[in-house]
Amino acid sequence: MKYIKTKQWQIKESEVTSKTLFNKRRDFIKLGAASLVSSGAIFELLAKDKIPLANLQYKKDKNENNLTLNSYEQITSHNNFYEFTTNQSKVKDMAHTLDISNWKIKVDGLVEKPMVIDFETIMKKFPLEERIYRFRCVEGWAMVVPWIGFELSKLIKYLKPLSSAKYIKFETLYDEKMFPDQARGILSTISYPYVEALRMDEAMNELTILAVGLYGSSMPKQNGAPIRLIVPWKYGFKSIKSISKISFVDKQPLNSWQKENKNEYGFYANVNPYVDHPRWSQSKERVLGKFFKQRTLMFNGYEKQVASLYKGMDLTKDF
Ligand SMILES: Nc1nc2c(c(=O)[nH]1)N[C@H]1C(S)=C(S)[C@@H](COP(=O)(O)O)O[C@H]1N2
Ligand SMILES: [Mo]
Repeated sequence: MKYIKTKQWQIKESEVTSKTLFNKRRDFIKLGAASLVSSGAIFELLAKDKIPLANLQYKKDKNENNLTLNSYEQITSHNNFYEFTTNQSKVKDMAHTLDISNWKIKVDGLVEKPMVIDFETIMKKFPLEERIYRFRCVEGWAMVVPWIGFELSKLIKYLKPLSSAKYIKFETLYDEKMFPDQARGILSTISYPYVEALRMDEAMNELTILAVGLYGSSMPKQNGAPIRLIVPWKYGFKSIKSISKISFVDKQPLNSWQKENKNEYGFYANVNPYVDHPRWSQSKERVLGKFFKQRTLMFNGYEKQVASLYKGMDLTKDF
C-alpha cells in the first residue's frame, strides 16, 4: 500500500492545537519525511511553509550529491503549465479546475495489449521512491525537487511494447472545461494536447521517472497532478504534466515545443551549457530563490549516467 487513506490537507496556523500538531508530527516522522528537516523545525515548517501532510509511502533518497532542496512554496508557486496561463506565479491559483478524480491513462500503439489503466491501479502496482533531482527550465531558471515516483521503465515492462516500438509518446489531458487556455481555440498560446516523447533507451534509463508527488505528498495540480514525467537531464519542457495518454511508436514524434518553433526547440532538449538558445545563453541558470546565477552543468549534472546514450551524435544539431 502506497496510498494512505487520510485526506490530504494543509495545516492552517489557526487550526493547529498542540494535540493535533503532536499527532501530525508523529505521522510525519513515521513516514520518513522527518529527516528533511531537523525535528524541532518541523513545527515551523508545517505551520509556515504549508507543506501538506505527507500522504505517500516511499523509499527515501539518500541525497548523495548533497543537493539543497528548494522549498515546497518555491516549487509550487512558480510553474510552467500553459494549459492554464503563461503567468508563472498565477498557475497555482488557477489549477483547481483540473479534476484528477477517476484519472485514466490510455495506452495504445505498438504494444502487446492496448489498454486503459487507471491511476489507482498504477498506485497499487508500483512502489514509490523519492528522487531528489535538479530541474532546469530552458528559460534559465532551475530548482532542486524531492519528487516521489517510480521508474518509467517499470511501467514500460508491465505494458510490454513490441520490439518495433522505438519511441514512447505522452499526451497531457485535453479538456476545455478544465484548462482555460485549451478553451481559447485558435487563440491558444500553443496547440494542444501538449505532446512529448522519448527515445526508448532514454525512457528505460533509471533516472527517468513518472512522478506522483513531491515533498512526501501527492502531486500539486500546478505541478502536473496526478502523474507526470520527470527527465532530469533534459530541459523542463520534456517533463510533461498530467499525462492521460501513452503511445508506443516507431517514428520520432513531433513534440509540442518543436512544433511551435523548430529553430529554438528540438526533440532531444538535453541540458547543454555549450549550445545556446538562439535568443539567450544557456551557460548559466538562476535557482529559484537565489539572486546570483550559477553555472549550468552538462546534462544538468547527470553526464555520467546518460552521456553514453548520445555517443556519436552531434549535440549542436540534435539539440
Ligand atoms: N502539459 C504541460 N506540461 C508541461 C508544461 C506545460 O505547459 N504543459 N510546461 C513544461 C515546462 S516548460 C516546464 S519548465 C515544466 C515546469 O514544471 P513545474 O511547473 O513543476 O516546475 O513543466 C513542463 N511540462
Ligand atoms: Mo520550461
